[in-house]
Amino acid sequence: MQPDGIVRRRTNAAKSRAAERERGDKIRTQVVIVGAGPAGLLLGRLLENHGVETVILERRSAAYVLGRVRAGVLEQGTVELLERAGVARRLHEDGLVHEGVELRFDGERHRVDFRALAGRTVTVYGQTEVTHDLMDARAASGTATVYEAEQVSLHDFDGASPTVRYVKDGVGHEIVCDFIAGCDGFHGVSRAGVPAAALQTFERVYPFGWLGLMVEKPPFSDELIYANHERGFALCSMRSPHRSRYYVQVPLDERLEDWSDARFWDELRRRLDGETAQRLLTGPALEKSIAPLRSFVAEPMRFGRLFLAGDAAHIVPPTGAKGLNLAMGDVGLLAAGLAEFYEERSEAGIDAYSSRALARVWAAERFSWWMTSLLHRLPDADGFTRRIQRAEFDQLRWSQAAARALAENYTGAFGR
Ligand code: RFL
Ligand code: PHB
Repeated sequence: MQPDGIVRRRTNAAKSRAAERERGDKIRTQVVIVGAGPAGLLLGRLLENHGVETVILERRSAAYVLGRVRAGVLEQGTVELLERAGVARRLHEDGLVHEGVELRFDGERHRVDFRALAGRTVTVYGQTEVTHDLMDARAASGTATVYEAEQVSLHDFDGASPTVRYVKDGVGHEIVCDFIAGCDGFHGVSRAGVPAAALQTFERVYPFGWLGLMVEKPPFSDELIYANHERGFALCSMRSPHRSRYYVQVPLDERLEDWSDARFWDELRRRLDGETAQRLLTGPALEKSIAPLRSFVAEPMRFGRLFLAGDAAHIVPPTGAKGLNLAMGDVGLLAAGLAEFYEERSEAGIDAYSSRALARVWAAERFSWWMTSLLHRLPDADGFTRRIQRAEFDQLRWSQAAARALAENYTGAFGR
């Protein structure tokens, strides 16, 4: 029995599809999912719970996918979705529930209390762990995932019978399906395969990036700290009671090899006040990387029988901690729409997918852009921008309405 009460049974059709696959004939499945990131894996799991057959095609190895260090903050809605998918046991054991966040402006501090202002919390649990849990669940159910699938290409998704071709170990394969879910991230093939005339894109590229460092040391604060300092933005985050994640804003042309661990710690200390800087526990970097900041949306998120979900359709700058949450939200909607199609023969859910998802996407885009503008050092010849940032920070202190808006957006209350 699945957590949502659905008994999983292999239908006769599914059995014969599995037999066909074993004979090496042309494969048929219901939904091909391109990409085994969090969006693709969660979609596979949610569909499996509704008895919908999927094949996931992933360009990289499972080890490579698990080696990527990315997001760390889950909205309450994301946690609920993972619960519904039946993959939240470890998340509840190890995840850290956070009831607020601290903002700083030139050393002055203000705590935003999520529970008091929005009645919600967030959970700190790394994307790597979410991916791990989803991969384990998929492996346990024996559902097909092809890692190191090369040259994935999508065909005929404007008709009733799309096909997906790929090469594995030098051998070409073709899968015929009902639907394709493009969950292959910003640089994937799904969005790139849509005719340019059918797609409208919106983009802002920020003139800076984030240099991130992971360290096996306890965080010095129980909550995340977002700091606007005149030297640039800094973020103190964590993955567990023993592992911390820190970021500093750097120019876009900065080279990773120019940043020794010592230089990173020195820069971070300068952006925190004296007392905090003394409490910072430093150590050798487990991982260090530079990520550019970008806002991007492609509209619509459906083309015939191809759906885009997650980073394949949109990117947010990480300041609002929304990237992973948006990806999860997309596939929650898409899974419900596809389940409705198979169980009730209704296209209402899949027809509404793009507009419903885009409403949430734009709410998150606005919030992430706003947090980024509030907290980073921006080009500012006469100091006007910095004074506006200061006034905005002050408003969060004197206006409960302003603080509540931040709390609602950060915890993902929008549109729910
Ligand atoms: P993912 O995680 O990029 O997964 C897409 C998967 O598709 C595979 N793929 C292909 N597979 C088959 N054929 C192809 N041609 C393929 N092309 C690509 C890829 O190998 C990959 O496994 O997208 P998804 O599932 O939509 O999940 C989205 C999240 O990963 C993303 O929004 C966040 O991690 C964004 N993000 C961050 N978000 C935060 O909220 N906080 C962060 O601190 C944070 N840090 C980050 C990030 C994204 C980063 N990227 C994408 C460069 C740091 C980085 C470096
Ligand atoms: C992280 O822990 O990696 C993290 C947390 C909050 C953000 C971005 C990244 O806004």
